[in-house]
Amino acid sequence: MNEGKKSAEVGQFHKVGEKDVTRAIAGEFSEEFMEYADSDVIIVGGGPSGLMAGKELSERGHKTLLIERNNYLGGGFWLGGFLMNKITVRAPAQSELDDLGVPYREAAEGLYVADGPHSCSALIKEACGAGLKIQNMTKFDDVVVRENGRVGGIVMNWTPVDALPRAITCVDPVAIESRIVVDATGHDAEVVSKLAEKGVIDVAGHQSMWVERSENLVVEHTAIAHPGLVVTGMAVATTFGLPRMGPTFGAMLISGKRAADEVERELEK
Ligand code: 48H
Repeated sequence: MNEGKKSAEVGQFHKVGEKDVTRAIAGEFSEEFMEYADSDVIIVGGGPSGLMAGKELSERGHKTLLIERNNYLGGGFWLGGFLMNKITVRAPAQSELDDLGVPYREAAEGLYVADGPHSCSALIKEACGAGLKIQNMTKFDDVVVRENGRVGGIVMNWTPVDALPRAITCVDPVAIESRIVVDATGHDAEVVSKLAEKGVIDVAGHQSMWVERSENLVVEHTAIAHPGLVVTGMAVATTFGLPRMGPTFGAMLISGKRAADEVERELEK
């Protein structure tokens, strides 16, 4: 047994003051915030597609920040379908679960079922382990624009601030810069929709469910949606008017990987 564990077991923690705890947290946060205010890539949304894109880009050495409006990561990947805590993937995406070390069972030919919390936590662990930085409780508000309308970063605010009525608080957001932004916000395609509000891009809205077609189409359409902006996951279906797929997540994971490839091609330009 190592010494640290022995001390903790008998309740003899090292003597540290409250101010030290506060300084440790505030110091670490500020340093990281300063560093990532200028990133290679900002990913908006921490569901399966955003986490997978972030894991891949971080593994490849790109300075990547993911912002998430909730205090937890994972989006729809935790609960799967109908609050039943089970997720499915269709072949060949079971290899993604293999890579994450998640056990699964073949429920029908080419259809695999796994535990949502196990799959989601494994993906989060891999993404964080790869070096992805996370800024949660932070809501995307707007884009930063450059020459010819190219996206050059995002404007964001704390989720609780954003949730308060304007009559109670008026707190300006802050902006951070990146070479590429990834819209991984799921059904609402929030970044793309913000550009659509300004009339610079069209959002078709996703179509009704057709799993057989949807997953292939989502992966195929994962691409640059606008200069400086890559779209991934369910946001692809919303942007390009593709059918939805229900609680099956293979296309989300593979779209995240494809988004990372697209981003990398852009960064190399
Ligand atoms: C910060 C934001 C903002 C914002 C949203 O919904 P997600 O899980 O998205 P995907 O595309 O990775 O996965 C989609 C999948 O979960 C799903 O819904 C499927 C397969 N549906 C098929 C069907 O037919 O219904 O995650 C998106 C994440 C969430 O964590 C949001 O909280 C976050 O993005 N987010 N973060 N600022 N403005 N908007």
